[in-house]
Amino acid sequence: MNSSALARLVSETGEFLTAPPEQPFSWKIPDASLLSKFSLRSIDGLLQSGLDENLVRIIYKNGRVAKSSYANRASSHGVLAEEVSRYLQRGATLVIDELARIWAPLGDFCRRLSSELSVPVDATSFLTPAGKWGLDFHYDVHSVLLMQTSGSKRWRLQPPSVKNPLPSQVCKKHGQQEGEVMEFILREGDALWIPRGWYHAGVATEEHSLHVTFWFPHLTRYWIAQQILKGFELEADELLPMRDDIFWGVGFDPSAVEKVIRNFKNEFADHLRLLKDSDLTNEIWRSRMSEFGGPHRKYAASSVLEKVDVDTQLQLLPEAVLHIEYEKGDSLLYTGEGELRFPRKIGEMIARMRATGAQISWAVKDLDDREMDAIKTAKILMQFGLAEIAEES
Ligand SMILES: O=C(O)CCC(=O)C(=O)O
Ligand SMILES: [Fe+2]
Repeated sequence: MNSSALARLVSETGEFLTAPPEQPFSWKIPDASLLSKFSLRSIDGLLQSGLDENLVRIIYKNGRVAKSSYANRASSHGVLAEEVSRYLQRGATLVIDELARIWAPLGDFCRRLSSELSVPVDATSFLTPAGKWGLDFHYDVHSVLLMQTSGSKRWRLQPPSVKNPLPSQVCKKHGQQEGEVMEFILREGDALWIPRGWYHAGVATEEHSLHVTFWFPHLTRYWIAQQILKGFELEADELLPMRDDIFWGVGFDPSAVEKVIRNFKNEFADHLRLLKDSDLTNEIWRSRMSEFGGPHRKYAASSVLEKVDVDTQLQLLPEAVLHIEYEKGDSLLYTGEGELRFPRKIGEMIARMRATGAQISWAVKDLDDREMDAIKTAKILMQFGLAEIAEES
């Protein structure tokens, strides 16, 4: 069975993975089962649970409402559901960020999606009352996939003024731009792809609008260049000259500056040649992991761990592993919160499952010839959210 998360959103998954579409377009979600679970009731449930105020934004009359006007001042956390509804009644848009962290079904889904795309994907929800505009025209620095979960919204899109913006090139000039406008209308079950840099703004139709936006960060060569530069901070002896002083006062002597720059370009080229591609690849992936902030994982409770014995059937969760390296008989699994060392065959099994999309289950005793070690390994895998007890089929 192929359990691809991306395939639940788009039908042309290959195209999305190799070359994300550069033009906006709209389609019907292939598998809307996730979407149908996210409703106004879910929003209400989240609000009633005293959501962390840092995850909630209220946009009213094109501006952001101060958190102090809807957060519980007595305790340090928690939005006041009644205050939020009061703003919604006045026509404000409610934005809930980091949805994957706080709404479990989406957490699982985003974890899979992140693993398939090898970039961290998170989601945000937007609720706008009937007839009201949401956020003013802006572009996002990540490409976004909007999934309409209830009601409908009419969208206006305009081509980028900054082509392929980098994460640091956030939108500064809001409001409608000059030039052509594309229009889309999203109803329940529809999706809209907005490539990074495209301006957009939406107005709810005669009914309210609730949508979930998935953020698709891009992997760029620019990002790789940044990682290489960061690598120059490493302790390696060959890189030490990069840390030497340039004499103070150099700025007053343009010819001296030019000379420093010329030397630097040569040194830089030499250093680049010194770096081993394989070391660089591993460094870069580790760095990507540390940006991740931790994927969403299912950690096993201690009551579940207690039940594990040699005959327990387990299933690996490949999506909890972001990167695998092999070292002789071991595999190093990078999880986003650190690396874990296991026998090589565990890494190979995860890699195989990832490549084929197959769900393989196996008995704890197959992990190691020594029963105690097999149980220990199984428990560590479960504790770190890398395996769970297989569902009986
Ligand atoms: O719904 C809105 O008004 C804004 C949503 C948005 O900008 C987005 O989903 O990227
Ligand atoms: Fe946006």
